Amino acid sequence: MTERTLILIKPDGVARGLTGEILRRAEAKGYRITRLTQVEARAEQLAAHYAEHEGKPFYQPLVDFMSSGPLVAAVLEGDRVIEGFRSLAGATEPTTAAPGTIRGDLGRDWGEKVQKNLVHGSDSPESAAREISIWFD
Ligand code: YYY
Ligand code: MG
Repeated sequence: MTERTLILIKPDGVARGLTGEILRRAEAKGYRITRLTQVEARAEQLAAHYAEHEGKPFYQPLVDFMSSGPLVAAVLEGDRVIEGFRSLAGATEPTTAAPGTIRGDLGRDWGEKVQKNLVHGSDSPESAAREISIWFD
């Protein structure tokens, strides 16, 4: 089933020059990039995007990290792309994410409170629709 998902290349990915490598992996899998922009996240965008995590210990470090530099937002389209991009991204923690995944191959925890894990991908059709509207008009 053709779906759309919202991905973010987080500030660590942009700062490390991995935007092209991450988008290359998505395109090589066969997903189409239908929207693409670089943005400095506004506080209200991050509050909406991470509303489900408000109150958790990592919330404020996460929001601070996501505000620390430009990020790249994209919409990917393709067959089962929501699940497929999360599979490409790998598990949340870079140290234990499987080799072959974006986080497993390229990410590092860097010993900090927050996971600098390079990418975000929507986790359901409902999240995708909500998140696309946060980052794109
Ligand atoms: O969907 P995914 O990004 O893999 O993880 P979530 O559980 O939705 O958490 C969102 C975001 O929060 C995660 O990418 C890093 C950060 N985070 C963290 O820094 N420390 C945790 N223990 C859990 C999540
Ligand atoms: Mg998530």
